[in-house]
Amino acid sequence: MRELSASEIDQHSGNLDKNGFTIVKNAIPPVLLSELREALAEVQSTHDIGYSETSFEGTRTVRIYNLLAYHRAFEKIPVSPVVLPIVARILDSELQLSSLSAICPGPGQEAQPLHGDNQMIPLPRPHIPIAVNSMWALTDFTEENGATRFVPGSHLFDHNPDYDGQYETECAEMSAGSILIWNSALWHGGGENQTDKRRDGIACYYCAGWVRQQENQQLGIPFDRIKQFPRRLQELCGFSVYRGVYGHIDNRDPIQMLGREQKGKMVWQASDSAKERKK
Ligand SMILES: O=C(O)CCC(=O)C(=O)O
Repeated sequence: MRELSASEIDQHSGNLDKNGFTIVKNAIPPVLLSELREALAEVQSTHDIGYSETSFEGTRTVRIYNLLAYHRAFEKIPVSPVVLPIVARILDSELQLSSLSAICPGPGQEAQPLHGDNQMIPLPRPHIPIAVNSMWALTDFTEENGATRFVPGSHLFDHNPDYDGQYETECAEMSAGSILIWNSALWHGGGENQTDKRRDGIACYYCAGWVRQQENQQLGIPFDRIKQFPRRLQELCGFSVYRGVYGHIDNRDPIQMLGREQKGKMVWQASDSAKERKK
């Protein structure tokens, strides 16, 4: 996968600050795109996953949650070098993976109510970025097949949208292989699928290291599988501490449970060392 230049990271994080969204075009290499499509089809058929049952999730939409538990191909998504540096610029480098799920509205799926992904968090709006979502387009996203819709700049509004309210929106049309990234406070939702084909996307949702993850990955992903992940993915899944303290187990970094060395000092040890140095 290609690396982003410093100016691309500046540009995309600037778009997120100002407009609440950005699109990284042609971000997913064709080989990975095929791998992800195959993995998705395999998981859906092996686990016989049908349409979701609630109107918000979409009763003509296939959703597969907790993807890391199901197939190794998905491990490449959260650590992507074309997304993670942009999101880390917004949330800081101690961010976590909040959830990883496939969202595939099929023919006849109505538009989803507009919402902010973090609207359940009881913080007055607008607030600092607490979570950032991304949508990996595995098929083309068009106005007709239900591409994500959004209200530009709404991450700065002082309220959330009304459920089922009608608002003027723009549409994130993009070709397969592109990735939409948005501040989780942005008003958005899946569009209506008026075609006879499914629109396939994978939502890779990140949160700040001090926010609770939406999916409980430490319990939801088999431990033997997590042990095989690269270190950065283990950290993103919650085997890490925020600011040397949040998430600790008996004053240790939980990465040690996976047989790895903890990198830095825990916060209290670090402050004692700083004191010693001053003496
Ligand atoms: O499917 C989409 O384009 C957006 C889905 C979404 O925003 C959600 O389910 O929270």
